[in-house]
Amino acid sequence: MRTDNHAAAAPLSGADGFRFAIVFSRFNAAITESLRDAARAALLEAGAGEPNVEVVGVPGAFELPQAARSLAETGRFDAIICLGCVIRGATPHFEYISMSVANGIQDASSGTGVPMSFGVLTTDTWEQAQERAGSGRDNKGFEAAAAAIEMARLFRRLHPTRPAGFASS
Ligand code: INI
Repeated sequence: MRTDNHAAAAPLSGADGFRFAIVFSRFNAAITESLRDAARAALLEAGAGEPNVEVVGVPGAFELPQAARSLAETGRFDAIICLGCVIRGATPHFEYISMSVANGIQDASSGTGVPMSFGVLTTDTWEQAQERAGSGRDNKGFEAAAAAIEMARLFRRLHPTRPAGFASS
């Protein structure tokens, strides 16, 4: 069953003047490269300038939180889009990786004060991953970019004088 996501239904806008990082994992690259390309396309559609979109690759999903935190700590980004694909295998590896990635991204975001969106597929099969990384606007990379734009705008509205990457504690 697919869910409705209104964020990606209308043309995207509002990314002009914001700086984004896309961090994607190369594991399951045929999927994650599609997530990456859709996220980048969404940002550009929404008006982000090409120089304001930095794309960084990491080996696997496990490395996403480390890279996202490090990018946030540069103070150069208003939001970070985290993309990956973890597919269930025959061992508990899937659970370890997917939980640590989700928790790690949440920790990195709250620790640095930089919004981070979660575009990490966690699926049972390759086919399920493909369904979520297709050419439409329901590509999860596209949706994660839309969420990042919305959060960047929200944070700037709530904290208009605060530099990006500010952590309160
Ligand atoms: N990394 C993924 O991004 N997806 C996977 O499905 C996956 N599996 O199945 O093992 C995976 N493993 C690599 C992991 O993310 C780290 O890169 C590796 O353990 C080195 O730290």
